Amino acid sequence: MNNDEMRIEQRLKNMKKFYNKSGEFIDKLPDVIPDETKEMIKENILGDKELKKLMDGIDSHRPPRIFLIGRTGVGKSSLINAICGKYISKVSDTKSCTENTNTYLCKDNDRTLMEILDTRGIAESESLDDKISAEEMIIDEINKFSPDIAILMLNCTHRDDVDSDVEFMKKITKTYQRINKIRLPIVVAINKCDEMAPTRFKNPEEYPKNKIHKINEVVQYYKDIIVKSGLKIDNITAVSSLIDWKTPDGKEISVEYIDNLPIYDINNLEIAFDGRYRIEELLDILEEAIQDFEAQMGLRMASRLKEVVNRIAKQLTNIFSGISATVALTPIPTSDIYILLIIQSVLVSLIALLSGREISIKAAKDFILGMGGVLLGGYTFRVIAQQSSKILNVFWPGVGSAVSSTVAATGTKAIGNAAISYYIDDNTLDEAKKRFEKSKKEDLES
Ligand SMILES: Nc1nc2c(ncn2[C@@H]2O[C@H](COP(=O)(O)OP(=O)(O)OP(=O)(O)O)[C@@H](O)[C@H]2O)c(=O)[nH]1
Ligand SMILES: [Mg+2]
Repeated sequence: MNNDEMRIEQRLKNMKKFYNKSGEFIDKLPDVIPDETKEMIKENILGDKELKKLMDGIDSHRPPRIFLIGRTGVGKSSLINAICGKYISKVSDTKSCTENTNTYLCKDNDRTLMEILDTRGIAESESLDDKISAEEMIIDEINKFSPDIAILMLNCTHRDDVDSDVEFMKKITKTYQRINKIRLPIVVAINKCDEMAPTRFKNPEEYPKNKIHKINEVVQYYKDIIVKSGLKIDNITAVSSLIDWKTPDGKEISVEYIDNLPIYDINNLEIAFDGRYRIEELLDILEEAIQDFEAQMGLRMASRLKEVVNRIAKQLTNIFSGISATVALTPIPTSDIYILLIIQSVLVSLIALLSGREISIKAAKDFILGMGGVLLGGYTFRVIAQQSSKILNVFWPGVGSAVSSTVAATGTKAIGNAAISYYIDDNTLDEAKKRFEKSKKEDLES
């Protein structure tokens, strides 16, 4: 395990430890808070299903099994690298290997990120006879592999004849359904978007409108074919897996020579140019489509450290925003701002721990109050509990003492975004404050 990975595992464990102890923290809040209110906060945080699922997933994840199907050269290997944000080595042959399929582990040093079953498109088999027997063999292989998800890869620039692949997928799903009693999740990824005209724009941030328009047209084109074929898919998206790599000493290297490099160089390749387009969206789509929870978490852990952290931080923010909205709807004998402050302190603490920092709940509270005005910095929880309707007005002028669920959700989301800006993106407090204001504004306008 390299340092980064050890750190992320450790950070997640710290986060979970804090989560497990948050009940005790709430119990210890000052007595001005009635017990029933404390119970209510606990129930909302610890009883939140999605949050519990996230925390459970920290201990239980396994590499997802991905069945990749697409023609030679469509970019299957490149997609794996794009998802992991790293040039990933394959370790061949975990189970078996036939002429048509190849099973391997994707490794990042010692850590197995995914298990891949790679098949050539069935259409590439030579004769009809071959095709029939090869087909049966592959279907058999696939079922032995028992994938969590299938990714059908197509090419954005030449419109492949997808009929045979689609027909083949239909056969696979039938057997899969029979054996596993669930539908095989299928996601279609249309690769090499960057090669759509005008081809000189390789940086996704610079894709002009006409390029994006053409890409979307290709998605529609393939989608129509698939819909008419009757193959049930989960989602379809266009992507680019384009990454140019350089060795640790800074020399750019073209992909066909990478495997000839010294092993040290291969393990330490860096990104020279990042042309990835919609890979994050693809990850979201895959995560949503995968039904097995441990595999879902495993997929998430396969991304780059920074991306894992960002995804979890974003999810935490959304979960706590939801909790705040629920709490604001519950009539309670304590002022809302105080309850929100506690919930938000837990959120800020979790985000800080996720960023690899130590944080006290008091520091989290001060961070939140700092967003509303520095003057509030020194207040203790007790003072806040007594004075909270006044304090509330600093955050939300004119709101009074009761907070609507929209305001509660928006405020918590804004706090989460500010904490991400400060703790995870390492911005200054001022920048975090700007992020807080921006998030509030965006949310209230939408
Ligand atoms: N411009 C561009 N090139 C890509 C992209 N994805 C892959 N390529 C290139 O296409 C070629 C084939 O990519 P691979 O990832 O090896 O394709 P594959 O599907 O694994 O091929 P096989 O292993 O032979 O089945 C390589 O030269 C890649 O660099 C992309 O999104 N954009
Ligand atoms: Mg390949």
